[in-house]
Amino acid sequence: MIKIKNATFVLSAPSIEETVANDVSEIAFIGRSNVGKSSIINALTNKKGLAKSSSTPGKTRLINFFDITFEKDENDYRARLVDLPGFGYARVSKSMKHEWQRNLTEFIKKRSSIRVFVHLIDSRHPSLEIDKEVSAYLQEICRADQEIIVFFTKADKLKQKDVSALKKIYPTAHLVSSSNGRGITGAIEKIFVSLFGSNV
Ligand SMILES: Nc1nc2c(ncn2[C@@H]2O[C@H](COP(=O)(O)OP(=O)(O)O)[C@@H](O)[C@H]2O)c(=O)[nH]1
Ligand SMILES: [Mg+2]
Repeated sequence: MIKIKNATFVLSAPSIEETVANDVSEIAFIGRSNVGKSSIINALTNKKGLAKSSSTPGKTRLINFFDITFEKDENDYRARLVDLPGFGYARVSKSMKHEWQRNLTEFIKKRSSIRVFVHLIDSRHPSLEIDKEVSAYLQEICRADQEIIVFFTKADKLKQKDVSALKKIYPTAHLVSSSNGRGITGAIEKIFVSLFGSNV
């Protein structure tokens, strides 16, 4: 069994120039505003309020860093979670939005310590254009030492028939719910294996 036993907030950075040293393998959470990025960070770390969650879309435009320690078979593995600002409808002017989007894509491309991209998709809206764009973008920039994982959020909102419909489109879909904990242990394992392999 793998768990995350420590999680601490490191820094909120407004731009790539003001971030922490890239000395630890990082897991970057990406997805549109309100998809549940901050909530899943709190669920994975089992720390309510670690990442600020908000019901106002597009409010957080900072890059937030959290140092974590995985524990497996009594060994510790350090890593860092990166809560990225939401892609899509940030509530700012068009020019600022453009500026910000560029800042974010620049960060994603330049940040050499990112090993895993976790693309979060709202399980109730699995086929939005914005997610297709994010997915295509990630595949385009993903380096050989990086992996992309997709989780479908807010699974607690789905009826069984919705789950079946989702699995028809994405047979291997990993559903998570930060509200009721569904899929969270499995999500921790997937992230750990992507970072450190399955043989450690
Ligand atoms: N029902 C349900 N609501 C969720 C879940 N995860 C997040 N939310 C809600 O969705 C809203 C946005 O969540 P947040 O984590 O701030 O999204 P972010 O903008 O991607 O960081 C908040 O009102 C959360 O309470 C979930 O698993 N289930
Ligand atoms: Mg957030």
